[in-house]
Amino acid sequence: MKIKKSSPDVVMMGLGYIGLPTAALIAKSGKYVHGVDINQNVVDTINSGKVHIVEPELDAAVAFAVNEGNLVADTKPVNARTYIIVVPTPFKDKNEPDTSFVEAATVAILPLLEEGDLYIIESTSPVGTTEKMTGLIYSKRPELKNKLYVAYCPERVLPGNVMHELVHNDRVIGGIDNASTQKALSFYQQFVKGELHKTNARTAEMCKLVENSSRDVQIAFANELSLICDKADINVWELINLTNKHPRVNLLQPGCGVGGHCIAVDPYFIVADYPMESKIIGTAREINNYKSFWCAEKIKNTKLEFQLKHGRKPRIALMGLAFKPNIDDLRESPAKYIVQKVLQDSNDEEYFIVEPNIASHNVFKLTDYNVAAEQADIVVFLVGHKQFFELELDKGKVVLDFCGIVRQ
Ligand code: SAJ
Repeated sequence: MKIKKSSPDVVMMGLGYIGLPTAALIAKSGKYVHGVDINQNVVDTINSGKVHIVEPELDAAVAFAVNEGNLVADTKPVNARTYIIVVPTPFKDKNEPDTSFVEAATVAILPLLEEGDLYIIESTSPVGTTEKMTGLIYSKRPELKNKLYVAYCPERVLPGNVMHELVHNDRVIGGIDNASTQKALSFYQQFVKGELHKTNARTAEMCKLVENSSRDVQIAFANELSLICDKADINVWELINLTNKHPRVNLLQPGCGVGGHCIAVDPYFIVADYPMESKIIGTAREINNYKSFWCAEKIKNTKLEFQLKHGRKPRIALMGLAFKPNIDDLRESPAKYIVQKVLQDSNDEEYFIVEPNIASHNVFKLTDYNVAAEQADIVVFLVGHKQFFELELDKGKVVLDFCGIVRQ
């Protein structure tokens, strides 16, 4: 590793799914990035040129940046000219957003701030957070009032394609004033090839929340249709395919619920602050959550029907655990929730749990997807992994297809 003598250009507060790839990208543009994470293991892993996150091309980018001496990880921030906050914003009880990590990261850099510095929040945040943090900074450092550049700039990358999208996606940049917007825009121009769109901080904050809420609402519509079609004895996949032949209709796909760390979370940031006005957004969340419960109930009922009909307990294959197709990420996964619910209610049936994208799991014993599909009486498709589309199932099997594997 080359040794850097100068002080860093950028401090990146948070080295997670977005912070680390962004830090590596900025470092690649030749800037010296000091990345901060509270987790010592994460810091040690990065400083050894390795990564703690599975994301295509991230390992090479981090190894290069660390080797060039352009990326150093630490548990504490140091003096720099640009500070970027990329920490999680989870939600608390009652689905209210928790901005305490953003606040803690801001407090940590407070003593380091100097006149002319650029402070950017990228973390998904409730509307007004950037103004709130500006107020916090100026209350503790009144001599800096109106002498900092402050902006909000959300990321919008798709897990699995982060390294490409960080560079090529358009971005929305909202400062607390025009000078801040312009300063942040000049910063992102150095490594983003997508178009940069200027606005104010509140609009930029809402923009991120609305993007993900829009997808959630559209998926809820597809999930609602799947429940209607189940009762109406109509194949929902065929139906959606046909409606999408209309030149101005483009429905998304139903599934076993909505998972991940963004789409199932961000809409609550709007609902918590504007409960009376956000009826569709709130109901979409309910529908998408209900869909997972409905799938679990459907499996249990199918199991009982099989037992009544055949006088023996069925063998059941539960196909997929990840939160979406073709990834190995199991966090906030509706498929995993359904598997857990079904197993809680198990009664000596034999289960085959399948996830082709991971080698092993500390709770579930995993079975090869071919073996599971061959041996099971009931095959339940929970996630649309590409491997499942190649399976040829015997006619006698009961199939529960929650993600459109067996299209007609
Ligand atoms: N899903 C469906 N039906 C669909 C599409 C998705 O049920 O037709 C489900 C998936 O199976 C999954 C969930 O929705 O459980 C979310 O998956 P996703 O691929 O829609 O999105 P994420 O969470 O991987 O990434 C989203 C993206 N946002 C949008 O597409 C508007 C990404 O661009 C954001 O950067 C990311 O959230 C984020 O970090 O906010």
